[in-house]
Amino acid sequence: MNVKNEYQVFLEYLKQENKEKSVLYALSLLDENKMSIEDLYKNILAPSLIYFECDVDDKEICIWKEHLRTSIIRTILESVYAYIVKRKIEDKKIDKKIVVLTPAFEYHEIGAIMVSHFMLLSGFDATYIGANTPKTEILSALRAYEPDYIALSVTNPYNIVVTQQICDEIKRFFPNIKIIIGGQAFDSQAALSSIRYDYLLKDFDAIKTFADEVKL
Ligand code: B12
Repeated sequence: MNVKNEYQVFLEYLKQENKEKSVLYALSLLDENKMSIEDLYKNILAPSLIYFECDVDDKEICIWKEHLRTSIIRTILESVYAYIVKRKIEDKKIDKKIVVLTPAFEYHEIGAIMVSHFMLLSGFDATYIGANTPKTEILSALRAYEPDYIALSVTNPYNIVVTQQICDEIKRFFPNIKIIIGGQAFDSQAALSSIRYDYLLKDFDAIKTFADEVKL
């Protein structure tokens, strides 16, 4: 899908740090049927963060700018949730629960939120429970929700060790819950070899393929 024009318009609003225009423009793309929710996430929202470059020398200001941009995208995602709920009703449901989160010390959460939305759109009963989630909280969530799967999103390679510990405990206390992992930290083969997991899903398309396999 060619969305170059729409992407440039959206990026301009983001560069101006104009939250109002960014949010309204993104939602107008759905309201006017210019693109699907999936295309909005894949071609507009995700790249606007992944390719974010700070043109200011001061590092502190750059981190602040990243926070601001993330907060705009987060507001859009929260608003799109209503569209997802409406569309999900028409789609075929998969009777499987998935808890999505980022583990302790992992603050990058936009990928996890988007992933939880893609899972909902694919028919799963998915719940995002938060970022920077400590091991004990994860284990209590699994006890309370009794999901079929847990999906861990990890971006920072420094968080591989904590992820490894969490996966070991899940396998020990909840052997029936399948572990899905994804995120930039797993781009490295070395990171993968230390972790006990059931599925590695790289991107949004992989979620769709996974859903089709579960449906069979
Ligand atoms: C926004 C941002 C932040 C924000 C995050 C705010 C928030 N609430 O989320 C803040 C300012 C907090 C931040 C902090 C840091 N950040 Co930062 N951040 C980013 C930035 C610009 C965007 C991240 C993002 O949201 N991407 C968009 C989403 C959609 O992409 P994604 O998460 O990769 O998800 C995709 C896939 O990976 C996949 N996926 C992800 N998870 C999962 C899970 C499953 C189950 C599945 C199926 C798929 C999947 O699906 C998505 C679609 O394809 C990236 C740049 C980049 N290239 O991504 C840097 C980046 C990730 N950050 C980086 C760094 C270094 C840091 C800090 C260490 C910086 C610092 N000096 O403090 C800290 C670490 C904080 C921590 N402890 O976690 C580096 C990581 C480099 C590396 N690999 O080591 C990056 C790549 C920047 C860079 N080029 O150096 N960051």
